[in-house]
Amino acid sequence: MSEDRVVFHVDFDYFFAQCEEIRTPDLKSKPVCVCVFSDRGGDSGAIATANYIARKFGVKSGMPISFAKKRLEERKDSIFLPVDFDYYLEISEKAMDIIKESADIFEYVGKDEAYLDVTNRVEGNFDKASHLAQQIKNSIRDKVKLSCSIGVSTNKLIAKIASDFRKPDGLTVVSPEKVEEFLEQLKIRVIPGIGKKTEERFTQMNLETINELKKLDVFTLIKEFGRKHGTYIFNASRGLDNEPVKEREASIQYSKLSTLKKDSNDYDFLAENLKELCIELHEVVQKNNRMFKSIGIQFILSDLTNKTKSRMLKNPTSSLEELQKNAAQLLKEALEDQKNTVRRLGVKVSELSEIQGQSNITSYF
Ligand code: DGT
Ligand code: CA
Ligand code: CA
Repeated sequence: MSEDRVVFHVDFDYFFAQCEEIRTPDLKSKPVCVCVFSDRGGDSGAIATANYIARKFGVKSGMPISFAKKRLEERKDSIFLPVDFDYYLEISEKAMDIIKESADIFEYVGKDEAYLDVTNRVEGNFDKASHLAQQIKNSIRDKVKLSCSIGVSTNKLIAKIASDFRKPDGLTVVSPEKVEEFLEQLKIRVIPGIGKKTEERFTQMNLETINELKKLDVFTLIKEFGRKHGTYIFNASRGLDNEPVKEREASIQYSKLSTLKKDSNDYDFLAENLKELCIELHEVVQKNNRMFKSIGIQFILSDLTNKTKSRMLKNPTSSLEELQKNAAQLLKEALEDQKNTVRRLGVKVSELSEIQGQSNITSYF
């Protein structure tokens, strides 16, 4: 008899950069960096991600663009592209739709990752699970041209560590009897939630692998890192994690679109309309008790072509002011080098989360 669950963690490889390769296959042989350029111009800004060729030269997510350029100096064929979130979202949605079909329970985590509980589907059998994981990989490769890495194990924690174990294009199956052996060889830092600071502390204690970490008892860990984090580290190093895979869909989005009284590319005129749209949109968001992390605007131009622009906030918010401020900023950016006039104007929010603890308190005043 087995009560073991079978859990997958699916993570798309070098996601933003791979999306760019899908759009422009010629990029595949070159170092590719996807950049978040700041509004200060030039090379100021950071690397969102890079393909594996660029990573060989030491390019990493979060690194200043100028550093990355220096590291890639000898590669004259290096490509630096600005982020295009809307396009990545499109690819993500296609791939997620495929993955979803194979899950008993599907938990969306972000654009490039998801957990699946497939226990029933594979009848708790890890050979079947391994087969199913390979099928998912083949299917998104065939239909979306996207590669991913999948970790398969008995819980979310080990599945997540396993998906990262062999990247890119990896498939790592850690069946229940292999959990201990798999974890012991690994560096402590592979445990999700162990940051630079915690890692440094372990280095000072002369501990590097999970096997070494297991020598510490739970009291020592709690003394060092507090009750919550200490207990977590203790359990994690033993592969223990009870978190269920919770049904969660990719964030729905809310949007408002309106046809303008006249076609225009005058900032003041459009900004005035946009402000109104933000108010209407904000009402919907409030009614649904949501916060949002991504804000976007949309133009439908007089030649009926479409143009979108969006940005991710640092933290989720429910503020109308923040919505209007960011929408106005996006409008300004979208109007640069914009020759055609705008016919319809839209605003949307996504990456939604529920506002906790006040769900049914609506104001009736
Ligand atoms: P990998 O290691 O093959 O899974 O590579 P990625 O690029 O998929 O890495 P991951 O899974 O950590 O991140 C997913 C996406 O999130 C990535 O394509 C770009 C974005 N991202 C990650 N780190 C950063 C960062 O420090 N800054 C910004 N702006 N974006 C980031
Ligand atoms: Ca990834
Ligand atoms: Ca990821």
